[in-house]
Amino acid sequence: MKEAYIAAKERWARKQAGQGRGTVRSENRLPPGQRQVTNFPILDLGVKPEVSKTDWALKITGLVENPVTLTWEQFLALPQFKDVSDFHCVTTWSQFDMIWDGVAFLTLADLVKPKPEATHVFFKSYDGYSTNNPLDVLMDDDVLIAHSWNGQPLPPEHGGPARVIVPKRYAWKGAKWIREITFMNRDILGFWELRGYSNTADPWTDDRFS
Ligand SMILES: Nc1nc2c(c(=O)[nH]1)N[C@H]1C(S)=C(S)[C@@H](COP(=O)(O)O)O[C@H]1N2
Ligand SMILES: [Mo]
Repeated sequence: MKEAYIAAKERWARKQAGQGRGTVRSENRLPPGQRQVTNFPILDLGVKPEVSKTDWALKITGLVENPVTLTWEQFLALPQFKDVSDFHCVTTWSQFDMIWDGVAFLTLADLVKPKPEATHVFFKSYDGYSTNNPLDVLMDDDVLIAHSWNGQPLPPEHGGPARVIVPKRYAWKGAKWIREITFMNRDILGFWELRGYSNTADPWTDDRFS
């Protein structure tokens, strides 16, 4: 974990310095069973919570040395991070080169300091949605809590004020309207994971359902 963390932090620092890998990816960017789209479909539970920036708070808690509840201003005062990544939805659409601005997960982890026994992270949203990821999947240079998409504030229907982006997983692993992040010493299943979706959710192995 330690070496992987340092390597991810180095990649993140190169991106911060503008020297990170550009947007040219491998020739074959489309995972198996996916098709490329240029629109941005909306998927939710039929609820679009209205969260104003004044009411918004992000609680980061659980097995951490320094639990915090961030206001919108405090969230924006953290080091800001821009990244470009591809987005893969399990319903078979992918959109390439999504531009995200926000706060890197690595930055949030540095802030709260996960305890050594933390192995998994549970995400809760303002619409009642939840999802889960192993900590090592999140400690990567492309994972962030995004407040902007393609240079504009994240629209409410896409999870604004802020959403989680985990580019190496199907999109349901990224919670829109993020409200709470809990570090844990075990894995608990989120909304779709409890309803037959794969817990690992790796687009490159067509790993959709459990
Ligand atoms: N809070 C919340 N987050 C969520 C969802 C949701 O219903 N509620 N749907 C997930 C699913 S299944 C997908 S594919 C993406 C869709 O994001 P989009 O609506 O911006 O395309 O958000 C994910 N995050
Ligand atoms: Mo999805």
